[in-house]
Amino acid sequence: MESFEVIIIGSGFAGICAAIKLKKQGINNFIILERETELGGTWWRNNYPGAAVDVVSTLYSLSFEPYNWSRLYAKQPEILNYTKNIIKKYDLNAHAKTKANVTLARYDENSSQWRVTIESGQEYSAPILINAIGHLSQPVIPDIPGINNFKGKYFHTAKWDHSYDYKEKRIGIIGTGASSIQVVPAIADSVNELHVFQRTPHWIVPRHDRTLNTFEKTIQKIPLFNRLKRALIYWKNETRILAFQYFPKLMQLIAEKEAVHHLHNQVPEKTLQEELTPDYTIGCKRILISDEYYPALQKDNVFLETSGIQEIKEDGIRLKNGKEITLDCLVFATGFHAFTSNKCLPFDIIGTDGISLKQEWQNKAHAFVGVTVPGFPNLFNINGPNTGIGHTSAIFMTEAQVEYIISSIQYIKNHNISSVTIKPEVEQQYNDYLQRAFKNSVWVKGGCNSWYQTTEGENTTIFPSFTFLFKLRARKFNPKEHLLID
Ligand code: NA7
Repeated sequence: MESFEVIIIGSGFAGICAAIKLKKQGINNFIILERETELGGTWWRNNYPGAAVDVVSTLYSLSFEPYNWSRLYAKQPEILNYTKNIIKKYDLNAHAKTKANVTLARYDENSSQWRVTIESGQEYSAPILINAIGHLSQPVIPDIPGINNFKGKYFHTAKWDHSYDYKEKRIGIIGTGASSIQVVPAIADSVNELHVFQRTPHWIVPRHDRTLNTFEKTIQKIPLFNRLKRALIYWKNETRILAFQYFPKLMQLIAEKEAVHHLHNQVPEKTLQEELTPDYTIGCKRILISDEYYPALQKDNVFLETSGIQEIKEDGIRLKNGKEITLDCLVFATGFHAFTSNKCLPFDIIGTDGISLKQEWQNKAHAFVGVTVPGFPNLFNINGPNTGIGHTSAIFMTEAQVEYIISSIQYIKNHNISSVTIKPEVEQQYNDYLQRAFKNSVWVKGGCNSWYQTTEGENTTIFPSFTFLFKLRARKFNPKEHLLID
């Protein structure tokens, strides 16, 4: 068994940010366990055609690592390049073990150590475990009747098979969420037929993406101006939460109006317009941004299928209206297991007294500021339950959680204690506050079913308020809120 001071599981933005902050604290005895063959997480894994970020890149980057972005919304290769530069700059490969698929993490109370097992059977131990596996990393392949009968090629968007030549083929894509609306325009011109299977239409607003001009690129290189630009984008985005949280009517008056105008402007044909018009308030599900999706749907070889899937057959799909569609390849753009059940956890984590996180999160996930869970000493999740946001950069939330983790580790070291565990009543109060904050929000009042909510209607995915409030609540370790074991 190899021993370390800290084990980090996952190497996306969260794992990388935690690793850098540990190094900045002088903690170099840590290992990053990554199940894939390279570091990079989401932006390494999600490399489907058209993949790009939905938040302006100036803000969708680590606050302490600015970058010379080439366009407003970076595409996947540029984000991966940014990540690779950071990995190199901080020499993180030297700390990493790739192809290390974790199968179990167990806390040994006698030695106050986490023991992490990977698929090969190799074990690692450390007093501190940072779980940075990402909140959208477990792909959903839906249980559609006949799914195992399909004889053609099929894969999920998060596992795009680049060895498959989709040109001149009949492709079906199930789902019309954030990933699908990027794939559809990216492949529409190359394929023979593209059938888009829509269960629910989503609201889409304009993206207005473009390359940055010389002036913007110059400004971006000057740290003070770049920080100013970032702050302006941040505060502009932050005002949106007023409508999300308190005034869903404003969502209809402003954002929905823009989305309707966008739809009517890009889709003149009335029947298609109706098929693409959602029946819930904008913001209830994630707001999508695209200038290319609607035009792609109107190409001669692209077909929006809205009748619902009856079954998957050997050679294609039968719709509920009886229509049969022959396909060579089926793409599942069907999203990920979120915090509505324990399927978001690819492995179990066992805390004190044999308590299992999979059991704790069976019906819904919960944590204090998305990070700590009662009964799990020195376990720090990043981007855990209720840390998702729909109005600004997820990386802001990641950095706030890493501040809490680093502050906790400093406390553990400075006070020479073996572990800290969040008190159950503190976590409960925090979660009660979250559910109160949701009460009048668009996520509850908006009239939709979404992957943000459990079947009982509890939102376990989104942080329902201003992100600076989250940062203020999360950033400092408060010993009074934790059980401290010597
Ligand atoms: P999303 O946004 O969760 O979209 C998943 C899509 O798949 C959505 O349109 C779903 O329809 C559809 N879906 C899921 N299950 C089924 C079944 N059984 N039948 C038909 N259609 C189905 O996932 P993405 O990968 O696009 O994006 C995930 C996040 O990644 C995104 O929010 C960004 O943060 C990045 P529904 O709307 O539920 O009717």
